[in-house]
Amino acid sequence: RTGSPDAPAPAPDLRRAAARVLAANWTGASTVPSRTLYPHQWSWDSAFVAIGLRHLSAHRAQRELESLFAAQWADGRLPHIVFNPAVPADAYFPSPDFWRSSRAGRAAGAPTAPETSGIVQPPVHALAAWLVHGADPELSRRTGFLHRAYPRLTAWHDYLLTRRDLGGGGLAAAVHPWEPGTDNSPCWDRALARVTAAPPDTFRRADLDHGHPHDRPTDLDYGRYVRLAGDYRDAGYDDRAARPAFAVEDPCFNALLIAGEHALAAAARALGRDAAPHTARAAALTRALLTRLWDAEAGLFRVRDLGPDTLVGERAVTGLVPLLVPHLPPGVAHALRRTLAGPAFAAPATRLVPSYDLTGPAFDPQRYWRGPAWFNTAWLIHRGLRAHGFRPDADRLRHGFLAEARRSRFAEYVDPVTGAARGARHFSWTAALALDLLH
Ligand code: 9YW
Repeated sequence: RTGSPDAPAPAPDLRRAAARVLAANWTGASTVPSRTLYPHQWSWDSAFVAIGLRHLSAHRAQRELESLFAAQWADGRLPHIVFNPAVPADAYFPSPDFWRSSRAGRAAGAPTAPETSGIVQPPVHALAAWLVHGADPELSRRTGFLHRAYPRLTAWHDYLLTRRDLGGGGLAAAVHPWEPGTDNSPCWDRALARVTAAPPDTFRRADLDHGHPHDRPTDLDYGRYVRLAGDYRDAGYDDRAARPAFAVEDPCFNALLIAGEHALAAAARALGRDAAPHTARAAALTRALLTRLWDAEAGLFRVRDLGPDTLVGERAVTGLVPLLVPHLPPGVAHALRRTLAGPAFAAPATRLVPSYDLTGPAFDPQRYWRGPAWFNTAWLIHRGLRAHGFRPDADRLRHGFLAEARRSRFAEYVDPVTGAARGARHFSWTAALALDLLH
């Protein structure tokens, strides 16, 4: 490691470098997460990117979100990938001819164009839209941005709260490990063990053309991802007909839905509409999150596996992200803060938050969501620490974020213990969220 861990990153340089990453990854209408590994538009990546982009150009940040909204399905879902037809089909797997959204998703309301995936990602979009509006409210009024975004976002949340309440307890369920955005987290191991993997010779992993096999999910994981996505597609992406072999309630996903409902309440007020339905939903979701996923003894939220309908024993960063939920009982916020500072999640060298329990049996410092520290979850937790008044903790995390983002050349993720950069470099959300923390 070079440099003093406490030296703040020189802001103007870092800002310029982050802006260059976002310029290089901009396609004209949206931003790819990474030119090499992820050459299309990803749903929650775009929301994080818009949050950073608003500091460079509120107009471009609006476009980022609106290109995603243009691919929304009639049932309200925002797809996790919007495919760029100009990119060769073999650049990313699963490609459009696997998902076949315009045909297989017709009954669920997939658009005829563009082609998209049929699953979703965490709902960061309402929060992003509200922040983008706030960056230049006058521009937003002139372009009608918030006015157009509001019904889109309401339909998106309606989809999650009705079609995806598979557990019947008032939370949204994920039906694929790609949906919570944390693909190979140990939290999914038990539920995935019930899934028969698609044979490895039935698909080709494009990710290994660009990513190191040790940094990426295993072939067995991929076989299971392919099976689950294929089964969902074959059920027409119809949540009433599909009998998903994998269904989980994820704390981070649902916390973002709550934050999103608070953002929609603010948006409704700005548009002269009734905010009460959103505040009521946020309150009901918060109650459900606490009742269904809070583990007081462990001091963090757990994933609920809807197969056996029990909580999963693994401790992961998803269980800490709900710190961003407003109006948490003070005891819960304090317990989350203590867990963050404790042996399972404190990584003094990087000051970032590992994706999985440092002391847990499945910890692997380099394999994707099984240990590495990610910048988007750090940003979300930073927001939570600030909202709950834990200022010194928030500042420490912010300094760690900026130092590691700079040192790693905006890596996709880093080893939480050594800070070694992993995955893609010049990764869009790392650059975008660094920009946000510099403002
Ligand atoms: C995939 C694009 C996505 C992120 C996810 C991350 C990974 C793999 O990359 O997913 O093929 O979709 O886990 O959170 O949105 O950056």
